Amino acid sequence: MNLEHELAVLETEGRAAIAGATTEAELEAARIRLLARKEGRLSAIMRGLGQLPPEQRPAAGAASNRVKDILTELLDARAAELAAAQDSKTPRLDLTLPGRATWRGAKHPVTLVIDEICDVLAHLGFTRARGPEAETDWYNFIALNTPLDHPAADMHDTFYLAPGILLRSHTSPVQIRTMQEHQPPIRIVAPGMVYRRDPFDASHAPAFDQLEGLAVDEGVTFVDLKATLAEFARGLFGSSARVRFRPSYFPFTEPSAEVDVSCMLCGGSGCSACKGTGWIEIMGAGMVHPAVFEHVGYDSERYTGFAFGMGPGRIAMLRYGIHDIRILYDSDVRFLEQFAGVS
Ligand code: 2NL
Repeated sequence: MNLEHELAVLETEGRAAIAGATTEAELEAARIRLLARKEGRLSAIMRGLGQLPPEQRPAAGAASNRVKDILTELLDARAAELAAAQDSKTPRLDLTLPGRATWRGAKHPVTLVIDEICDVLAHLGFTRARGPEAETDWYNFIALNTPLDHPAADMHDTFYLAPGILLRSHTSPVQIRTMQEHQPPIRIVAPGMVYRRDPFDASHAPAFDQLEGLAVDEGVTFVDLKATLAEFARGLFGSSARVRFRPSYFPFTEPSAEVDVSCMLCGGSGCSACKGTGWIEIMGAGMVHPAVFEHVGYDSERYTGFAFGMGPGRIAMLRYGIHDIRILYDSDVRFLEQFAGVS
């Protein structure tokens, strides 16, 4: 076999071996077989150059070098290809990207308001109390001086679970149960879910949080109620907050009042939230009706007390500028995460 032919075979087989190498190890093995100084096939051919007649040697040397250059270039190119393929298979980490922040959770805005109200009332001696959400009609209506033929007790206003068993429509049963278990003096605050057969729209929900307070002792008067709620308003809305009482009616209090607070958004000068009046209604209140005391076995000649009730959800909506109550129930983290870090 002459040298020219041997070089042609080497080039052809070398090209195939290089193109067919699928790993860097295979490519390195091909490089050694083709070009290694000692055992490589090109070296073996070039060692034979010495046997050629001197006039043929330069041309044969040049031909050998040309094959060596071609194969070297192909080896380098294939090495680069394999390295690139390897890179694209390995997931790349960009260590300069900012880390993904972890979601640390947040208290729901209504929970924030409930906790804050309970904090303010705790300074006035009120202890948190709770009770069942499924109640009897006695605890929810009768004990509260509300006869079962009252519209509030109607099938269309209350969720009945069974005859005489219902989802509480206010947290007052908690106070009834507390009075049955404890003698005066008592001062409690009862937050919790209540249920009414209302439509679910921008301003109503069939389930919502309520919060009621109750204080009972000898000699408790309407002055105590006014002072407590004035102090409550200052604690919740700031030292310049004022309260005003308007006559009202509840079956379980006498006298009864609607309580307004000077608008927490405009300070009382008038804005869209208070409809220009400077006042916002935030709760109902009154002196506990003697019939309620008789139902729990308290001596209504000896004890007097006041009670109040409010919707913390409404206060949260005012405070945080929420105009559709349904947002409070959506569990949408884009809404909830805005309260992270608020305490
Ligand atoms: C309102 C009005 C009120 C009460 C709740 C109460 C509880 C007992 C006895 C007497 Cl055990 N009263 N609670 C009193 C007046 C008003 O709530 O507008 N709530 C959202």
